[in-house]
Amino acid sequence: MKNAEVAAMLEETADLMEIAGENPFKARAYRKAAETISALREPIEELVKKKQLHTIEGVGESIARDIAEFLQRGTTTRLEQLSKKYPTQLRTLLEIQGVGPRTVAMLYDKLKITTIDQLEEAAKSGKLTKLPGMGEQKVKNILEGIQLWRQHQGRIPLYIALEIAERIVNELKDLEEVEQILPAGSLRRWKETVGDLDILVATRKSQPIMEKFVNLPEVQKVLAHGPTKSSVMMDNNFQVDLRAVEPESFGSASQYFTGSKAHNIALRNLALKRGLTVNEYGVFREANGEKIAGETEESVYEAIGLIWIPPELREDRGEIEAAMNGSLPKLITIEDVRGETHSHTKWSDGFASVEEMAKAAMKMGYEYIAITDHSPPMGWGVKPEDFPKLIREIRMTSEKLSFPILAGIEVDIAPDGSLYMDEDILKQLDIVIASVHSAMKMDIDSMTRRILRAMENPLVHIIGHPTGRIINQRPPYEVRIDALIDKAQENGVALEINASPERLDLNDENAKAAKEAGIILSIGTDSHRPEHLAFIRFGVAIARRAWCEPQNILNTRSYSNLLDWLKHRRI
Ligand code: DGT
Ligand code: CA
Ligand code: CA
Ligand code: ZN
Repeated sequence: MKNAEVAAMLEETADLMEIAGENPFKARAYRKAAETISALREPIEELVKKKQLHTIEGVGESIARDIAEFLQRGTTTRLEQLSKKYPTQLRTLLEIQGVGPRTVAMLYDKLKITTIDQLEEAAKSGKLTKLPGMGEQKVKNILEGIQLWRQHQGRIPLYIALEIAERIVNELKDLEEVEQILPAGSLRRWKETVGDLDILVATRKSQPIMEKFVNLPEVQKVLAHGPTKSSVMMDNNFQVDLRAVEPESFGSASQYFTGSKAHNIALRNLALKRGLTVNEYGVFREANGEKIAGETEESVYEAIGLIWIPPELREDRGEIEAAMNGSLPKLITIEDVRGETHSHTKWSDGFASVEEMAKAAMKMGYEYIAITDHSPPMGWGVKPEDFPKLIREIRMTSEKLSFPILAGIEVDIAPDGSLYMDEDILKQLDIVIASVHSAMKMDIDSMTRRILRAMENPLVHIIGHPTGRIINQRPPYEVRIDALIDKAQENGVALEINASPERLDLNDENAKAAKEAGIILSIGTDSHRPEHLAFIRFGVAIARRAWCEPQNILNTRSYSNLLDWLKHRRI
C-alpha cells in the first residue's frame, strides 16, 4: 500500500507551502491529512478506487485531487509548481532547530542558501547577521541547532528502526533455511536511537537467505554480499547488517552482537579471571580450548557464573555485579501495566472521542484510562468554561461502557510556575499532569524553580515529559533533574516517562536516577489517537532500561490503588 508515500507527499507539500508563505491553514490541513493517512490501516489506493477519499477526516477537495494525481503519476502539479519557486532540497534546513519556514525562504531569497553546510558557513562568516531580523542571538541559536543536528546524523529513532527490523524479519523468517532470526545490537537493547541494525540468523545454508536479503525492495545499495555477512543501505540511508552463524553458536553470537560493547568488555574481563574466553563463537576454556557453551545465551552467561541478563540492562551500569550476587531487578513487563495515564481527545488536539479512546484502552486489556486534554494557553486547549461539559461526557461514557475513565488534564506550567487553569476546576479532576510547553529557553535556575513551584501545588499529581526534549529534533530544556527528583520524593509527586516514541522523556538515565531515589514514575503514552496507546511498549522499554520493577510505576496499580494514591497526594 502507498499510504506512507502519500503521507510523505502531503508533508512535502505542506513544508513547501509554508516556505512559500502560503495561507498557514492550508499547510496545516495538508499536515493533518498526512498524519491521518499514515495511521490508516486500509490501503489508500482502495479508497481512491471506491471514490471514498472524502470519508477520511481532513481530506478536502484539493487534497483529494493531489492524492489521486500522485497515485497516477508519482508527483503532483502543485508540488511541481511549488518547487519551481523554492527547491525541495530546502526542506532539510527545516530540520535545524530554530530555523522556520520564513527563515528558510529568506536565506534562499537573499543568499541562495540551500544546504546546511552553506548555512553554517554564512553564520560563521557573519553574513547572516546582516539579514533583517537576524540578531546575534538568533545566529548563535542556529549554530547550536546545526551542531545538534550533526550529532544525531545517521542515528535514527528507535521506533523507526523497529519498524524496519520487523519488516525485514517478516520477509526472511519463513525461508526454510532460517532456523532462528534475531535483531540484535542497540535495537534489542531498546536504546532510544539506533546507529545501524545488526540482524542474526542461525542457519546451515546461508546463501539463499543472503540472496533474498540483498534483494529486498527497500534496499538502496548493497555494501557487501558474502556467505556469513551482508550489508545494505536502506531507503533512508540506514545501514542493515545480516550475519549468518551456525546454530551451535547462535547464543554466543546473539550475546556478542547485542552488546553493548561496554557490557561485552566487562563480561570478557570477568570471564578471563575465571580462565575462560568469550567471543561470538562460544565460551572456551583457556587452558585447552574446550568449548563449554554457545548454543543459547543462557548457557553463555551460566558458563561465566552469571544468570541471564535482560538486553535492556546490558550497558555496563552494574548489571554484571548484580547478576553475580543475585540482585538483578525483576523488571517491569508490558503485562504489568494496568492502565493509561496520559491521553488526549478531540476536546483538545487529539483525533478521537472520549469513547473511542476508552474503547481502545479496553481493547488493550486495561482497567482504566485517564483523559488528560490540554489547558490553554495553546489555542487548542480546553477552555475553563468547557471543562464541566468534558467532565460530564467522561462520567457518562464511563458509565455507558462500565469502564473507569479518569477525568484529567495536562495543564501548562506558566513561566512563573503557576498553572494555566482555575483551581476549582483542577479540584474537580481526578488526575492532574502538569507540563511545560512554552518558554523553554529559560536559564536552568528559573526553569528549575518554575517546575518545582508546580510540584509544590498539592493539586498536581504528575510532571509530564519533564525535560521537554524531542528526539533528534529538540534538545531538553535546561533543568536540574536531581532537584525535581528530590522534590518528587519530598512531596510525593510522580515524574512521567512519556512513552511517545519521539519524546521518551524522562530518558533511561534520568529514570534510573529517579528509580534509585525511590520516587514513583508514571508511564504515559500521550496518545492523540487510539492506536497510540500501543506506544506503551516504548515507555516500558525505558522503564526496563532504568531498572524499574512494577512497584516503581504508578500505572501498574489497580484502579482502586491508583485512586487512593491520587487522593492521598492531595492531603
Ligand atoms: P549502534 O549501532 O551505534 O546503535 O550500537 P550497537 O550497540 O548496535 O553497536 P554496533 O552496531 O557497532 O555493534 C553491535 C554489537 O557488536 C555491539 O553492541 C557489541 C558488539 N561489538 C561491536 N564492536 C565490538 C568490540 O570492539 N568489542 C566487543 N566486545 N564487542 C563489540
Ligand atoms: Ca547496531
Ligand atoms: Ca553494526
Ligand atoms: Zn504535553
